[in-house]
Amino acid sequence: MPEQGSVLFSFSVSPDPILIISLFLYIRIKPCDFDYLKIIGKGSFGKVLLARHKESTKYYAVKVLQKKIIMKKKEQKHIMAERSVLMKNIKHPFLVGLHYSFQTTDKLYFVLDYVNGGELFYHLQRERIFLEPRARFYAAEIASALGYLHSLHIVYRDLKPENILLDSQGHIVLTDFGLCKEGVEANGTTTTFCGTPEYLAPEVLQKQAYDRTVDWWCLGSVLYEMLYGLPPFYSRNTAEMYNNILHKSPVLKPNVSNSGRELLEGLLQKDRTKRLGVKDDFLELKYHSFFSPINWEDLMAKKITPPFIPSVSGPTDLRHFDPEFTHLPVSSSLCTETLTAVTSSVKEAAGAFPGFSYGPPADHHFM
Ligand code: ISQ
Repeated sequence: MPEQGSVLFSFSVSPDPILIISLFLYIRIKPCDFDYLKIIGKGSFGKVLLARHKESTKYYAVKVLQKKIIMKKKEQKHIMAERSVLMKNIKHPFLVGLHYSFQTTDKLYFVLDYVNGGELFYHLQRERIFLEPRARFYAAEIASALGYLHSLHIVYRDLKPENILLDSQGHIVLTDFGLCKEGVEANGTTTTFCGTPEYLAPEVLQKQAYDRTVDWWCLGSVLYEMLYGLPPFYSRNTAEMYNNILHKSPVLKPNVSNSGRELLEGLLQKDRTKRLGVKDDFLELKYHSFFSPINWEDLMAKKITPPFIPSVSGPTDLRHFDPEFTHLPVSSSLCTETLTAVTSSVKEAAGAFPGFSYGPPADHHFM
């Protein structure tokens, strides 16, 4: 997707009449363009709302983050990383799509695809474990998304249960790129500590340098939990769990196939230089025997019928979202705020989040 600046640039060199008209017709997106219907998620930085675009009546998940809180937590870098990660012309069947981002005086907004099949782990908790073909299908879709991000030099880093959603057809959608680490440092690694305990790779836990292989560890943890019903190094005692992550071998009971256990052993290698994927990344997983029943081309084209179809009656069916969120009142102030920034404008450069706002090319409309 070209950036706004580049549209303007091509306008100044070649005055294409269609482009001139589109530029005049282009109306900036703002908070009031949406009806905010329900809260569908909440975190320390802000919330995710189900919103309907007034003009097109299309549904979106709008993520609203409080600048104040982000600034306090010194997380601007992460948020900008989230935006630029989402903006890197990222398009993949199993990654949530960003339509717009914009900001008001005190909030940042992301207009994302709305996905209502529920968290993968909501369904796992109901069923305790998944049979191998079902776990394989989800692991394959997640692996292809991670491999794609790696091809763009993006490490997802924090693959955790609440970031793995199902769409209404039963396909995987990875959300929340906020904790992604974009690019790598000079030595090819990165060092920030961040994440939830269960799936923390040993190198992250020890605050050592890490790289894309951290994502294969997390995928191993997700696959383990799908097949065995608990995270690989689980203990109710966090200190014990950390110790297990660092020093214990994962318990691989034989109710899982040999190829499944072999894959888990490869992904859950504590030494990242010996981990499956260290050499040829996704290709090493793609050609592993556990995935031999997967036709990867069909998988990418969503031609494989999902093993489970979440029951949803329509876009406003919120049965898979936590009532803890959906029962909360929606703030009426979402639409009363003042837009502060225009993409690539001087105004925005003065704020704390320059270059944040994003709109698609001028010919894009909410339809
Ligand atoms: C899209 N649909 C539902 C929930 C979401 C949570 C976070 C990001 C995107 C989402």
